[in-house]
Amino acid sequence: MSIVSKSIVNADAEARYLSPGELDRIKSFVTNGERRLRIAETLTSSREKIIKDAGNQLFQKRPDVVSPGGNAYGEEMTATCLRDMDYYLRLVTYGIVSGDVTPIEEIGLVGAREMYKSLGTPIDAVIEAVRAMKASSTGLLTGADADEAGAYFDYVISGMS
Ligand SMILES: CCC1=C(C)/C(=C/C2=NC(=C\c3[nH]c(/C=C4\NC(=O)[C@H](C)[C@H]4CC)c(C)c3CCC(=O)O)/C(CCC(=O)O)=C2C)NC1=O
Repeated sequence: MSIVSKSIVNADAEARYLSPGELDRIKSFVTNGERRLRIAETLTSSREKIIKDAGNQLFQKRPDVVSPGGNAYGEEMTATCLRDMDYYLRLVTYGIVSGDVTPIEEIGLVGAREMYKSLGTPIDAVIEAVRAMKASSTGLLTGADADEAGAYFDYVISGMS
């Protein structure tokens, strides 16, 4: 839920107007809106390149995952691994657009460690994949845009650690 809907739900629960503090936070959300959309557009239109670059980086750093016996070994498993990376990049764009980490948390982080454990997927390699996507994504952005996007990747990384 964005800060706008969240503030309204909270205020209405107390049948009051939005407080100056709430209006202030909404103002900054709106003021930064264009920037957040610009970042999300860049990442969305470059998603294939980001995944491809980050995938290459991951498999270079962690050849074990794509070697016989590795969790992402074989064409189909490698494709599933890249698909998971695409899932997390997509969730990061949700976070950036809404200015809120809740969608990332609820869709991608709750139970993720346990899920990967049960799949035999090394979580440290998944984290490495998210790091590589961060590097590839922030490389397409500049200054404050790169910092803003980076923070959402960092959220995923710390949520998995
Ligand atoms: C949007 C929320 C969401 C997430 C996050 C998600 C993850 C997810 N990844 C899965 C599998 C998998 N995930 C990986 C990923 C990897 N293996 C590695 O060694 C690499 C480190 C890594 C890629 C970075 C692999 C290889 C499988 C298949 C494992 C198997 O079938 O044995 C599965 C099991 C079912 C399936 O194959 O689809 C789920 C549910 N599904 C979701 O709906």
